[in-house]
Amino acid sequence: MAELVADYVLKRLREWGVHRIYGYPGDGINGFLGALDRADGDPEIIQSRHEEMAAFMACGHAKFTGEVGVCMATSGPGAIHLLNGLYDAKLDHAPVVAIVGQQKRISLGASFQQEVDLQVLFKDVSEYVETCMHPAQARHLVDRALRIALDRRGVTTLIFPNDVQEEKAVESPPREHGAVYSSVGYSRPRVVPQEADLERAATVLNEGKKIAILVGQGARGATDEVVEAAELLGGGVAKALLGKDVVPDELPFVTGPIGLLGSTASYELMMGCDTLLMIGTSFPYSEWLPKEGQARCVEIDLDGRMIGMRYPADVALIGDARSTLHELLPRLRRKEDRSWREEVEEQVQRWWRIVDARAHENGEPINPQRVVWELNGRLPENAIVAADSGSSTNWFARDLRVRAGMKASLSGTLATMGDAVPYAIAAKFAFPERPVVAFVGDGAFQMNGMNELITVKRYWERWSNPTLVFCVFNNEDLNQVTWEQRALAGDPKYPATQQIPDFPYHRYAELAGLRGIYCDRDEDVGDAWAEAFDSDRPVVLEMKVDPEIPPLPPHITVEQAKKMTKAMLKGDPERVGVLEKSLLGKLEDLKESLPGRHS
Ligand SMILES: Cc1ncc(C[n+]2csc(CCOP(=O)(O)OP(=O)(O)O)c2C)c(N)n1
Ligand SMILES: [Mg+2]
Repeated sequence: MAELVADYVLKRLREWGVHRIYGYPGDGINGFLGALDRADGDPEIIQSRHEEMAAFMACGHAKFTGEVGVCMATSGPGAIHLLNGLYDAKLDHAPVVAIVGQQKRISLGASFQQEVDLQVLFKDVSEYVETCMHPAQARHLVDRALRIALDRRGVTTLIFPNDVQEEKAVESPPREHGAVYSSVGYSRPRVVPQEADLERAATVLNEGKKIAILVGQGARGATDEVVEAAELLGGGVAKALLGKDVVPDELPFVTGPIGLLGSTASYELMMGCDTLLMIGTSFPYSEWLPKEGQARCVEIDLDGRMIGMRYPADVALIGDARSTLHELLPRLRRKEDRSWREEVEEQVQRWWRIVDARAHENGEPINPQRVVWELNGRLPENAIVAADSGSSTNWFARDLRVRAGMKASLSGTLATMGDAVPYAIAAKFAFPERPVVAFVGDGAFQMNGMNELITVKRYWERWSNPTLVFCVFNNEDLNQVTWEQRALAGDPKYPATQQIPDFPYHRYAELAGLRGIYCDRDEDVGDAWAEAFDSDRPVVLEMKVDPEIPPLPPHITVEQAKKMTKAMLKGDPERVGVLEKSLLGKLEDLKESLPGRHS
């Protein structure tokens, strides 16, 4: 049989190094389904339960591997379902290509069944979106979609009317006016700033006495250089959420997370520094950065559009983190006065004592911080951790100690619910030999995670290492929002929206042929993790956690405290427990921070 456009597209993807596509079928992509069958597993299609999950998996693949992730969906409803996962990729700058079907060319514009204006629908989420109207177009569309996704680190979308998919392929366009001849391949350039700018940056950093470094995901791949810069400059390193795995938490000058989900050590680092070095981050909350005028700032970012807009940069270096630091390091002088570094390290130790103390307060039934604290000692080497959006994101950010060689990610900028389970699945496909853990709230698990257990049931036996643990934080609450209602709006918990039905998640796992473990006692948490890591198959580790333990920011503002008190007075159904536990949290904090500063 002659090669069809769909076969050709898959072949071209293969040439681009794409061997896996996450997707869900429909007659809008019938041509691709036939071609996938003929492709005999290269690329293979991984069938998710919902197109949004396929897009999250493609995004997770991109985040954990640095390669492009590919997802596929049918026309109309299937394409629409992809969108949230694609926006996650767009906002976190992950390269993802979406391939979607469309009605036949002869029906377009006729308000035909399932006809949606996909060009318009995908315009905002995509760096590049194009419809293939002729077989000879397929080659350059694929080449451009892949190249632009990688170069712009974003989403590109290709729309294929289903009749085009089944036309005879054209490998090389006819030699005529209008034809274009494209090629395969992309290699990331080494991007370095001008010498003069490097010199200016070095001067600022050499003149500073108290250096704070803030890294984001843009610093990935530059771990050694970041550590060396911190050593030379005698500074501390704080991490934006997406940069959690850029530098290990074992290092004594790593102050950990910053912001609402941050640590006291990062807070002190920012409030006390006189010089800020930002590397590959667009951490958005200015109140957690030094006050304007307090610090001089050097910023490094690959994307000139993103630089100088979070804190005024005295020197904005456009370049990739690794190469730029490589150029900068020889220009830095080692700071002989190490007193600031000592202060930072004391703050880091103090922070870990706070984490420890908060994790050891009793929960009813389980203190969710204990869940992560107990994991730290048991997390296997090279583990990959995915987190969802909810209260457990706080514990992921604050309590989880990422060690060298581990990977961690989440939906950093869109902060959508529902990413952790599909990210974890994509991590298993990309690295079947590595242990993977996902933190998921019960709300997110009900939203879409539970269904994806069926996907795990289908595929897990292929993975050389079966360790995949979905840690479900069962608090019968949309807890993060409940706390936001209390602290930001000053309203009490509103059960009609906040409470969610209890459900035996661990038993659901067993129904799917997986392992289910249930834990509802603080003292059993460690053993429950050990059992999960010992399992011969993927596990749902259901932790019955206390919704009354506040995901307190390191320094709750007076305004927030007032609003929270107001909410309590208005008759919050959990007010007694909440007040008691918030106070306990604050007391631990206070004990540690006396004499208090900056609060
Ligand atoms: C798709 C989506 N819908 C709603 C929200 C708003 N939101 C953020 S966190 C959260 C609560 C999550 O609840 P759960 O998964 O149970 O985690 P918990 O906070 O209870 O630990 C909600 C509703 C969101 N971020 N994404
Ligand atoms: Mg919940």
